[in-house]
Amino acid sequence: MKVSESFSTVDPNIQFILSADSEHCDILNDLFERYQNLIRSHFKSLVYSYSKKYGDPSGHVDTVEVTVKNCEVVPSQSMNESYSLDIEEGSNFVKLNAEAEWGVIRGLESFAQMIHPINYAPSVNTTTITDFPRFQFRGFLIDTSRHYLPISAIKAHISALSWNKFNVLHWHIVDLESFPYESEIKDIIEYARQRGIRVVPEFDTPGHTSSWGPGAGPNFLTRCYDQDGNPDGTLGPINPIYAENYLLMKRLLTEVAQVFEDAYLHLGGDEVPFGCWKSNPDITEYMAANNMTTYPQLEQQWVQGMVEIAESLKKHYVVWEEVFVNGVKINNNTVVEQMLVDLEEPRQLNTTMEAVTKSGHKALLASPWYLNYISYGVDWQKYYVEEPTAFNGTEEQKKLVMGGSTAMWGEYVDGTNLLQRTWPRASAVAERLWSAKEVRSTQTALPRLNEWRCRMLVRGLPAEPAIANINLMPEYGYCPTPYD
Ligand code: CP6
Repeated sequence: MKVSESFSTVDPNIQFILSADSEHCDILNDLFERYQNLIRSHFKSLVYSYSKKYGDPSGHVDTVEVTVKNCEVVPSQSMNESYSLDIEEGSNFVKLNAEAEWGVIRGLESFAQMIHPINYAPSVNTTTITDFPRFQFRGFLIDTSRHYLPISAIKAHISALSWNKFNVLHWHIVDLESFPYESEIKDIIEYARQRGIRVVPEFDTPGHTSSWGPGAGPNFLTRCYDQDGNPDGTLGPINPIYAENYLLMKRLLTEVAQVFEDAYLHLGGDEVPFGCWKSNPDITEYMAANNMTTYPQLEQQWVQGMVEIAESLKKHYVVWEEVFVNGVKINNNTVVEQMLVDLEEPRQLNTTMEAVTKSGHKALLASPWYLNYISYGVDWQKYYVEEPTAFNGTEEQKKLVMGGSTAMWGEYVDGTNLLQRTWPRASAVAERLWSAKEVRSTQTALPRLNEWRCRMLVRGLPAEPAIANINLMPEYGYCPTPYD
């Protein structure tokens, strides 16, 4: 990025047009309309108390001319999000060039964020930008199983993901508490597509599945036994010894694969409790008959079945770290998502990333970015300085790091606090996953984060304060909120 002191004022009725040699991608009309409104909201509420004072503007910008080379239509692991933005001195035209429509989304967002008050008028500095993401997978996990998340909150969240240049919604859709898989999902996927966000659904098995039980039939979940060898009335993980359970999963995932068009499925596989399997005499008999001596072997048989289903559906797949840690044999193209929280052994997660990539698997970093942990005090710096490639390994290994996912696990989160608890904390992760590795000073990030939180508020997102009090940033001034 090159920024100079000269600047232009910005017209409140700024127009977005496609150049003569641009492709016309289907999402662009709605995108332009949204950004006209967003920019207008910035005009109404820009924080003039921190207005800079320079000389006279060199021009007045009233048009953004967009050129897109190629419409990709559906966001994917190989989606091209690069763009260049050119704000020339004295010109009323801003030029935005992108390889695909995703770069237009990212570029318009950058442009909207660059508008700031100079001499009390909304303005942009003369600037040229060439931009692209460092990591191709920049995810956010939402959890709709523990508490209901209203569609309006999910959509507001997806909008915010897009503003923050995330590109994957990892939807932990079902778990042991509930199974809220319904057809209005299509509407959410389309909403996300228009914002350059993929939706990767997780159907976590064989653990975390109690909610499936009554609907899935009498032999689906494992019956647990007491010490005297009698059924104790409780149910455990999915019972992996019955062929019909694999068939049920095949029918379900076949439908899921059509509903969610993304090339990836998340197959879960975390926290499988072995106690219930151990207690069940049918499972003991089955293992003996099949020469199995350990429970990870049984887990492997199940995961293998899920992987085969995913492959038959021509899907790529992600599994949680524990599948790997338990020694379950998985194909080389399986993506392993790091997940274990290391309270006892600090930085265990670096070892995991090292081991996963050493075995040739692609890796995603997750647990250092669990936003469901909250505390009294500022925690974004901790997320900001986290580095997905900070482990011992070769260049080849580092290349296997696809990026990462931040998460808001849902045990204490519903429609009342999803957005407030997430933003702007997740913005720190967003910048880590997009920007160059060297961009890691919390000191220079602080004013930007503070300003960005205020901008998100102005756009209607109830983002919580980023700093303890205004005296820490007196030059910025007061950020008016809709809650004042
Ligand atoms: N649900 C599922 C969860 C968690 C996991 N899997 C979880 C556990 C501890 C923390 C965060 C999330 N709630 N299905 C583990 C990935 Cl701190």
